[in-house]
Amino acid sequence: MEISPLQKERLKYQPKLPGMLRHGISDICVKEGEETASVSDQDKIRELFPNTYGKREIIFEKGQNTSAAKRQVVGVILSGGQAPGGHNVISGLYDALKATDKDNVLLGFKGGPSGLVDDDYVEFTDEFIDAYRNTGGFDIIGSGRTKIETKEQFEAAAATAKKHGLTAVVIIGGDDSNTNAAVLAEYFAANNTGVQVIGCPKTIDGDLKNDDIDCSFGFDTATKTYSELIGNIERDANSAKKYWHFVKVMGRSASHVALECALETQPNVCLIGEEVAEKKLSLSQIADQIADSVEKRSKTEGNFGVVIIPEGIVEFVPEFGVLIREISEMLAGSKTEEFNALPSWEDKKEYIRKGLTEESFKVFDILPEMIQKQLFLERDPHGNVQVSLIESEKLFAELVKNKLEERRKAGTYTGKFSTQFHFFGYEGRCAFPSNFDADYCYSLGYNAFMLIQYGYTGYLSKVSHLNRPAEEWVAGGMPITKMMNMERRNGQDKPVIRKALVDLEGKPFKYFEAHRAEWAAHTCYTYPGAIQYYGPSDVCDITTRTLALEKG
Ligand code: FBP
Repeated sequence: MEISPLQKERLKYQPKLPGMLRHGISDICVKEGEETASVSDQDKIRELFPNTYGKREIIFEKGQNTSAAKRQVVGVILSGGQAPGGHNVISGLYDALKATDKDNVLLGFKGGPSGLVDDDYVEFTDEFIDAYRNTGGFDIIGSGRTKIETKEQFEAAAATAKKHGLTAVVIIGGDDSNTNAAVLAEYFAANNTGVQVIGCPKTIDGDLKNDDIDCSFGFDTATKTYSELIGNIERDANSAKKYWHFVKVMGRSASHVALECALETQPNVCLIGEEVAEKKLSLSQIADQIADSVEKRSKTEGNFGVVIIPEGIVEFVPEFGVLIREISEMLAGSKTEEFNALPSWEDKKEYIRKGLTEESFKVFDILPEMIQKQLFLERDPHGNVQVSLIESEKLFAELVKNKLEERRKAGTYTGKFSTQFHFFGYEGRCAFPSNFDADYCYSLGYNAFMLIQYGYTGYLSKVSHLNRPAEEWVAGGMPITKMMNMERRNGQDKPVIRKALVDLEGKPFKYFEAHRAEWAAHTCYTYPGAIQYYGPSDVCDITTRTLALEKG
């Protein structure tokens, strides 16, 4: 198979491990710390996880390896959306497993957790793994979003484990997938299967982090990729001086990606969903904020600018959230067919007017028709409006245009407002992992095997102090139950890993808040350029501004 020159070089890259994992497997010992408790709802979580709750935090150190000699047969699963570095988690896991005993076996279950349930797998070999080292994507075994939650699925997973003699399963996923890892670990322990479960923190969204997990892998490469593109757009905007660019970036529930890209590129405006929710901003208020920047800049810098919008923004706008809920209820069950059968958009609009409260209809009514129609596109299997299908970048541009027209009539605005739209998501999820993600992921996988070898289950592979050089990273493990609390999901109280939203008191947001007025009025763009893989360490190995500010 033909491969690119960069891929050829990347296959040879040797990822950096934390110093304490560099001594060779026989010189890695474990040190146990304090017993842990869940972040809240301790009684309930303890009751639900009687076999895996309250275990101790652990770190690895240089010292005599005291783990029991045992042939390991490990299964690995990629779960959820792609994130750069997944292949390196698997190669780190494979290398540690084979370095410990060449008779150890690594199986890859295909297409996400369903691979374990359906016993769809491959066995890894040196040749297989070597073709994927330091590459982006999850194509080595594919991924999927199935959850193992029914009795039949648990039993099928246990049967697969028994058939192969699995000693452990490693689940590489986000908050939901690692919640699922904790549940599976508890099930395997409760049923004395002898199968351990270890999780690895993945998601470009950056919302799987907490006191123990510095960041999820993939966030670094994805945000660098988007920031490169946004920087290029800024330079184009500043060259042509004729467009306002509205850039939507991925991040389903949290605005970490948007915030990091803003810190990297200093755009004129960046919306942060968590702030919108906290201040209960309306669509009209948000549009006014953007229009203020457009108006101000039209008098000084010119009729151009860049706005970053997080993918999940509309869900944070309180009035929009209510509207979406009302639409879902209005079209519940057979009502969808009734609605779809109406002959014209005018008939449909009348149906909507009658079905919504007066407040929600007012919100609906100010939306551009294109967005109104998007609210009635395909809905998810639960009948909910798919917010990610709403082109919020176009929505805000349209609302801003209306605001500017009002200002033109009032005589305060005389500029021109021409727009361009972009959505950056898939462009970054499978990029070649940055050196940071290549090193971090390889370390997570290598470390996951050390947790298995020392007999731990229900733990998340933890590599911390990530703002420092890899040599100083600290490797260990944290019980997943420590990160859990009870939340309402689909009408039921469920134990879940608490999702990290942007902290409005945190240093990354505070930095942004302190500078955004200047960025809105002036042209302060910064151009990060493409990810560099070879060259000076202060160009190639640096991680995100978010991590530097949070941990610095
Ligand atoms: P994970 O949380 O599973 O890592 O996925 C993140 C993400 O990339 C979001 O940013 C995005 O909204 C979503 O996946 C898109 O998923 P899909 O490719 O399944 O449409």
